[in-house]
Amino acid sequence: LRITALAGGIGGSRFLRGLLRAAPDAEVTVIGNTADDITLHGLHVSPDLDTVMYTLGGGIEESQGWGRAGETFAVAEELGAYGAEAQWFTLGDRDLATHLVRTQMLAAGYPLSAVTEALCDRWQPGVRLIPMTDDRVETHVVVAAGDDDGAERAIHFQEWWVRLHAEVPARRIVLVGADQAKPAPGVLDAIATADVVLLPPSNPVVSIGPILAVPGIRDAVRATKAPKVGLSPIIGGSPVRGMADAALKAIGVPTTAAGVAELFADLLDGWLVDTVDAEATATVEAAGVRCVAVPLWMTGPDTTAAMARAALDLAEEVR
Ligand code: GDP
Ligand code: FO1
Ligand code: CA
Repeated sequence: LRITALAGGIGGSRFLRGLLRAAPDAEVTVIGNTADDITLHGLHVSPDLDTVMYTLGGGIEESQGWGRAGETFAVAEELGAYGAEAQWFTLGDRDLATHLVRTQMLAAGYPLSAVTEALCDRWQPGVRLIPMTDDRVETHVVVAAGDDDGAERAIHFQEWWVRLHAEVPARRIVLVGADQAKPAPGVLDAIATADVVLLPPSNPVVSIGPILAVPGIRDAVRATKAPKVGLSPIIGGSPVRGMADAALKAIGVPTTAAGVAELFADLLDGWLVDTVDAEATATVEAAGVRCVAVPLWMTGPDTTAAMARAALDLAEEVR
């Protein structure tokens, strides 16, 4: 079974771990979000790719959901002593090695997809991880400039989320570079030749959104013969964790399981909502998407594998 999944960071990678448990013989390709990427201290940091790589490769700090287990912060302390920016974003010592290798390979001329493959040689995540694009795409968030004359400014997504905790209302979300980006090698083929395409419970606006915004990817998902099934990242009107509620508000979509389904209704065949959202199934089905309610809390390996199994069952049903 060839499965292709579009994934962000924590939600995506935890789901993928369950998927590999539910379907150990499947050949899984993951198209990763790179619009969270940021250059810090001259280094190219790819949080979502690294979260997938570390989670599936056994190197993740479980309690946090991102970064390396057993991390130390000697370099961050030294950077702080120099007053080096950006101190609101902390890079651990172990994690830094990843960014050093990535940056060095990029500088040597390798595309991000080749760099990611090289990094995965070490971590053996059990999936083929491909960045959505080798081109630079960055999610920026437009906020009020705060100088009383109604002016606004765009800041990097990481600054809005990590520094400002998404407490400053997002007026708009801009995917800088997305219209000029090309899908990375292998992306369109992985979608076209898949037996099943999955949308894990990742952030619909800043994880799945940027992947689908790379010209060609959304059309490829719509066009593939494979059944397309997604899982709601929203449970009972809550984003579970993260800032999906604030991001959805910025694009005018309600923070509900049905609201997110509508965002992807043009490409979905099936959608799973949590059992607390069972009444949303009728709304989703009215939009032409088969919808089933099952438990969607990723509380542990067994519950997450059961979610993945439910997604694959739904894919069979709608095939
Ligand atoms: P990020 O890049 O680290 O923010 O991770 P993703 O974009 O892959 O996923 C983040 C989203 O996952 C959050 O906005 C939540 O809506 C969703 N999420 C997190 N934990 C759970 C869970 O246990 N169940 C479901 N259904 N969604 C979850
Ligand atoms: N999130 C934080 O809240 N604070 C940090 O200092 C931070 C550092 C960091 C370093 C590497 C990495 O891969 C992720 C890191 N994150 C940090 C998480 C992360 O940037 C965001 O949660 C995601 O990008 C949102 O998807
Ligand atoms: Ca992310």
